[in-house]
Amino acid sequence: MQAEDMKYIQKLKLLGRHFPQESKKDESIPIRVAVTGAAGQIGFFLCFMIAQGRMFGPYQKVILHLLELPAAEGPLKGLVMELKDGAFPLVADIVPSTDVNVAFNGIDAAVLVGARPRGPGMERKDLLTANAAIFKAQGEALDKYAKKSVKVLVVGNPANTNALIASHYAPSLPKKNFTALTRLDQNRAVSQLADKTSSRVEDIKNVVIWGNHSLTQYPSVQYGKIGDQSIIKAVADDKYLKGEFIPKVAKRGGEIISVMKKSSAASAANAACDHMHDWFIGTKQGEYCSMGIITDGSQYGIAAGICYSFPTECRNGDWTVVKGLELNAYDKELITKSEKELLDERKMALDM
Ligand code: NAX
Repeated sequence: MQAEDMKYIQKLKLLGRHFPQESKKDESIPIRVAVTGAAGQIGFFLCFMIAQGRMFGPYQKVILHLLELPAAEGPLKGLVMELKDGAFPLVADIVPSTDVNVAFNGIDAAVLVGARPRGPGMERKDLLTANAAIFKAQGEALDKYAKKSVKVLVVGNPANTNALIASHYAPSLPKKNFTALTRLDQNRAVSQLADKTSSRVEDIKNVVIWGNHSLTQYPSVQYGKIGDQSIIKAVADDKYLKGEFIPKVAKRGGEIISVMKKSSAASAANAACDHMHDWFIGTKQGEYCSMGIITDGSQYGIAAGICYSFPTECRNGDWTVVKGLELNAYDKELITKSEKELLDERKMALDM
């Protein structure tokens, strides 16, 4: 690697991005990445971030497989035109489609963003059912057309249960290939703590989200540090950590809607990049990231067969749940509450 390249990588590290010293991969072979709901709010930001190297690194070529509903064919065409007008050197090709079987053909990665939003008068059960149909069809298409090594991130809500459904309908793909986004919640928690303690976000480590991407999530600071000090000591305000902090993180999406009159988009796309970046490239030594993964019953007493967010570490393209973290009675109460909600969601979705 050239000295100039090393300098660039050092600078990227300052931005909080982690790159291995020397990539063993041939980055000129493009990664085929599908984005569903590509012309929606999050999808639009996401496509540009991927094109700029934010997801797979500054040298990795990509082929963008962009899926939209037939009703959004116009915006999809416009997105492709804009991407072309970006003249991004990393974008080797673009495959736009309204056919899921075409969009998922031969892909290495998929970010499933497109989902049915909650409409007026729609109950949670109706939302789960409507989305179960979408993620069933997408799971089946992944099973048939994607590479067997495909890494799937579900963003569309209810993200955890949608990931479970997609995996359920893709029996030939390993369950470990399906994950759900809780990194936005982690990033929100880090940012809240940085404000509270007047620290820099890059000095805050190992804040993790347990459970569901919903109001029952548990953003835990138990193992986290700010610099060399534990977060609990640095904040020195147990009432804040157990009172204001948790709902502030969990309700941040709603707060944004109330201010902006639309939901978070750029920060969600950014978090999707963080999630895939860590999964493909690896987490820094000793640092955890939050990922919704499909449980097998061996992780912290959480029931098997739900998509639950844990502290994870990523190496060589695989994630592992961090082992041996101590859980006190307070932690256990909160992680079980979110587990119960996910078990209920699974029942509702699979009963459809
Ligand atoms: P938009 O409504 O702006 O975009 C969704 C796009 O998906 C639309 O263009 C629509 O045509 C397309 N679409 C719908 N069904 C599709 C299907 N079956 N196949 C392909 N495309 C399809 O929503 P946006 O703001 O982008 O949000 C997308 C999803 O992300 C929502 O479900 C939202 O709730 C969820 N979020 C999840 C977050 C997380 O942290 N897990 C945070 C942000 C966001 O709220």
